[in-house]
Amino acid sequence: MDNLAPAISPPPGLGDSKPTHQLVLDWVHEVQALTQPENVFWCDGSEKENTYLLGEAQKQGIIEKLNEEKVPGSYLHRSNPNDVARVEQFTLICTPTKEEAGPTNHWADPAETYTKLNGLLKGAMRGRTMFVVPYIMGPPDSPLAKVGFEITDSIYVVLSMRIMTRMGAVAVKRLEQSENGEWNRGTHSLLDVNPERRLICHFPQDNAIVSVGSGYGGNVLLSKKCLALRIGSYLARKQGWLAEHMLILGVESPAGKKHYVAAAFPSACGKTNFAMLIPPAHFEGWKITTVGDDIAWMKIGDDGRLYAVNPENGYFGVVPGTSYKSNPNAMKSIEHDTLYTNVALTDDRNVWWEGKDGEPPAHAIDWRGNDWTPASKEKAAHPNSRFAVPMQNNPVLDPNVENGEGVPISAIIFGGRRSDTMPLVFQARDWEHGVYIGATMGSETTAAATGAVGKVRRDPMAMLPFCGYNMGDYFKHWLKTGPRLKNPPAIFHVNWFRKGADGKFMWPGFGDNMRVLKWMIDRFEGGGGATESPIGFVPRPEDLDTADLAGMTKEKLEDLLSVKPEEWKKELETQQEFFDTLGADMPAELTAQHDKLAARFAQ
Ligand code: OXD
Ligand code: MN
Repeated sequence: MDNLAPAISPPPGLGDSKPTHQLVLDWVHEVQALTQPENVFWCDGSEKENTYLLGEAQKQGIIEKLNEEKVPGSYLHRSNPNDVARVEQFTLICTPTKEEAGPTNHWADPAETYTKLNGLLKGAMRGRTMFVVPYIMGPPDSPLAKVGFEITDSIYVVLSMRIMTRMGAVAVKRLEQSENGEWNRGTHSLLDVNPERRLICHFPQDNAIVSVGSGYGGNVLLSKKCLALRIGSYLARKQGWLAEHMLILGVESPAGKKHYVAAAFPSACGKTNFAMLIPPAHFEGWKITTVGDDIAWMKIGDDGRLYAVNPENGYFGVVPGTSYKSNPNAMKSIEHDTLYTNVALTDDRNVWWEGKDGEPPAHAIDWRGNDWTPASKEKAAHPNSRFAVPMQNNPVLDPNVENGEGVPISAIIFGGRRSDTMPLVFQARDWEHGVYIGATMGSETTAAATGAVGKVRRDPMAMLPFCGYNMGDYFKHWLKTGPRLKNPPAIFHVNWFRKGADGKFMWPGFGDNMRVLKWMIDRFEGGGGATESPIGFVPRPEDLDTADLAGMTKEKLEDLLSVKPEEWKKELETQQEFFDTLGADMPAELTAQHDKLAARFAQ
């Protein structure tokens, strides 16, 4: 078999920043002895190192340089066609008991899994370079920041980690200064990128991750879903904070009054768009800024409010559908210094994807590396093709993004992709009801994970694939957090995707979501009208500012905001089916919330 990742021979002065931390050195030696790489490259995150690795990755055909005039500083990577999304069925939580992982996770015995992984990793890096990537999640001076080390045999991983995390010396320094000495150990090997030998394993008790057999971002950038969410949620519960699959945005009024909100949506539900929203002309003077597009780490501040940091340093977003119409700020962010994966390459070495502005190119090379024309049956870009960009590329990056204490959160938004049942927006009655709304979130599935597309699945707080422990205990952690907050955020649920009888989306979404955000601000600032429905507070058509919204009628708004008892009857049943799968782990408070909701409908 061809070696997928042949060793590189760095010149003197590169790849030798070995830290002094003994536990790190011991662990690296252990993995080295097991995987037997040709050499070890200690990354320092410098520009010089990055330039060298970009050159090596090009020589090996792992990335291609794009047109320097059209997309300066940018590259294209094509993954193996068998390896294009997260693999939830092979994502394991290895806790001492199955009970700790809970019924929503794939559990495996830690000792047996280590034995299996050691078998797979034995000699796996022969003829390859083993990179050691130190990184830090969160602003380096944040009490929430966490250090991780990722060992990998993939240059693509190293290049991506440099974008997605604060990588190199800053992490080593933070570990040296840390009081508790906590750090995450992540081991990744491509092996032979064979789906039959693909496992993404988490060992929360050991603060360790082992990922083998994949080269796709969500499975191998161990900082992201693995550490920041799965291991992160486990640590958060133990340490009294929250690790959530949420974007964080700032919204500032023309008078200069600013709020921050955090929002949880399942993968590919427009999170990046919402985080970079441009308000419509009618909202002149309103400004949205991005703190984070995917993950929020939140702690309780001294004033009893919830404060959030974005643990990441970059965005790893879905490309198809991104255009100047849907998300101009994302387009500006990915115009330069971007690492693209699985998009199409045009004849002038630019990138193209379905949904990009303008006409499709007459000819391109598709994400598999084959010739493509508009007549081709296949998509040019994979539906889950991605960009990785430093957050500094974002023209609306929030000025407080590096603030280690985080930004105060005024509201939490839960949302899903639902063709029916869920009105455009409603507000929870209180924290406990809000937790229930988050716990019962459902969404029609998308291409971000392998599996069927378009089915409603329950995805509590958008954490179903990312909660590193028992979901019932996760709900209990949320329920306990509310009373610890003197000033808890208001909680809302949104659905941008409701369809009318004609099968068309009723709400334009994108920038017009500002109108919904404005209603939320009115609500938590103390104004804002609403009617109290069985499911919570729903705006009346006149409570939403729909001025200048083309094609919107009062009837359409009424339909969009309607709470239909017959739809909710079914919803309550399927929510109950999901709760039943959690069995004895379900907190009584949420079962009671379900019963109260059913009773309100029966009144
Ligand atoms: C992501 C996801 O990539 O949620 O952010 O799948
Ligand atoms: Mn995500």
